[in-house]
This record gives sequence, C-alpha cells and structure tokens, in this order.
Amino acid sequence: MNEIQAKAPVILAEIQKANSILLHCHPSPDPDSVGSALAMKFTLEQMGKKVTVISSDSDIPRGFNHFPGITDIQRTNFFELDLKKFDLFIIQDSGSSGMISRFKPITFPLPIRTIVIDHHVSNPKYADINLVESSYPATAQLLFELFLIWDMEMTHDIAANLFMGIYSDTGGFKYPGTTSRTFACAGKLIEFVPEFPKLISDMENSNTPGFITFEALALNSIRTFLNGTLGFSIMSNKALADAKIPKNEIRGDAVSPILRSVENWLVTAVVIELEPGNVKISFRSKDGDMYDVSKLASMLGGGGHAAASGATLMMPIEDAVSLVVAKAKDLYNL
Ligand SMILES: [Mn+2]
Repeated sequence: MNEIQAKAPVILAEIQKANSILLHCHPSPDPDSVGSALAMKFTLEQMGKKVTVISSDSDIPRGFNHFPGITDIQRTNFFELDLKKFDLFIIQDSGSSGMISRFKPITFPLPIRTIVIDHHVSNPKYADINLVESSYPATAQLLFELFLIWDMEMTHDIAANLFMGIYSDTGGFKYPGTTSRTFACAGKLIEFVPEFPKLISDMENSNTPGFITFEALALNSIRTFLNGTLGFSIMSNKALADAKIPKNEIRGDAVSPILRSVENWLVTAVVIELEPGNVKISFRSKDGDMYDVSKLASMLGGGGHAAASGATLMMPIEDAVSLVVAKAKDLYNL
C-alpha cells in the first residue's frame, strides 16, 4: 500500500467530521498551488462542505484568470482570519508552515485540525495528518489519485485545475518526477478538458510590458561564481526601484528556466532583494541527483525539491550572495 492509499481513509474521515474547511494558496502562487486549492474546493463542495479559499500573501497572477473557480478565491491573508470559524485547514503544496504566510511565523499545532497534502521532499510533516509523497511531480497528481480512491465524480472544473497544476509543476511534462503515471493521469483529465491548449495558452501568453522590463533587468544582472559553475541573477532593491518594475511583475521563477538553460551553470539562482535586507532566492539545478538544491535551500532555512527550491535570507543582499556561494562550495565540492 502506498502513502496515498494509506492516508486516503484517514483524511476522508477527518473531512467528514468537519463542516467549514479552509484552503489557501502559497506565497507567489503557482498553478499547482492554485489548481490544487480549487480542485479540492470543488471536491469538498461535492461532499456538501462549506469551503473558503484564501489567497493569503500574494495576488493571484493574471495568467490564472481562466482557471475555473478562480473568482471564488478570497483576497484575505491567513493572519486576518478568525480560525475558530473553521473546523479544518487542509494545507496543500506547502513544504513548510512559511508557505501558508511569510508575514509572521506560524506555530503548530493550530487551534483547529490540520492536514498537509504535499510533494516537497523537505516537508517536516507539521500538521495533525500528513500526506507527503515526494516522488510525485505535482500536488495535483496526488489529488487526482486521492479523489479516485475516494470515488469522487470527476468534473470539467476539477479536471481543468488538476491538469494545469500537473502541466505547470512538470514544466510541461519534462522535469524529473514525470512518469507514465503522470501522462496517464493527464490523459484522463483532458478527456474532461478538451480545450486544454487554450487554457495553457491563456496562462503562458499573459505577460505585460512590465514583466519584460523585469526580465531584461534580470538577464542584465548576472554574475557567475566558482569558475563559472554557479550562474546567479542578482537584483538589489535599488536596481528594481530604479528600473520602475511594478511589484507584481517581480517574478524570479519566470526567469529561472532561462538561467537553467546555460550548459555549464550547474546551479543557478535568482536573487531578489524584495525589501532592503529581505532577500528571496530561487534555486534551480539541471541535475538534482548530483546537485540537489533542496539541500542548499534547507541549509539556508528554506526548502523545496532537488531541482527547484528556494529560501529567504534577512540580511544585506551582498552578504546573502556570499553566504550562498560559500554554502554551495562546501555542499557540492565546487
Ligand atoms: Mn507543487
């Protein structure tokens, strides 16, 4: 019996006990976070539950406007909620409690019941019930199998959200962790979503001139370290302000694939000083076995996957860069 089969009845029993259920999107939400939240929302509503989905820290990217149910997401932060109004919080696609909100630390156990459903290898299993399956390339694929075990009815709206989560977290079915199971699952889902190419196109072709200005700054801000084995795009708060980049267009994850495409850069990072002394770093590796960036992120208080991870450092940006380079040098013997 795998982890999903083992936990499926336990989670279902917990849901059946609850009336009002809370879901969230993680900071800088990606399609796996938003798609998983909305797919779970529709499934819980099939069970007759009252469901609240909050955006928490970040605005939902405009490119997700065509995900079914997107307008049901409340623009509310986790810390604005009265938790006593809920019986259960299902925390999805969130490898640590910091992925609920980064505004303040969140201490577990919470005053309500909690379930974690996630695929991040670094997940410390911080909820009352934890379903963590790190061999899965997306939380949405995990939900597909969970809903199947629960014998829920698949609908267009659930399938569209799960498909976008899987498509995006696998990089369009090309990242490690993508298996024949992933394709089988996606194949089943698109039976319900024949217009899936339009959903993908709407998401991927939704950039603004402000984002292109950010991308240009990012590509003009590259430095290499350790004999050209590390390639970092490093943007200070001042550089971002001088270039007049709108805050919602500062999207390091969108630049990461370009950095990763450089043959000799074994580990890449987008280093962004969001506020003076608040440095957000997104790591990527072409070979997660040889250069596991979840380990690097964990050493810096963050987490993630072997090939994609992140951390936030509260220090001047140049100190953050020096620290990351030193840790990478030790960890990977570069
Ligand atoms: Mn994910």
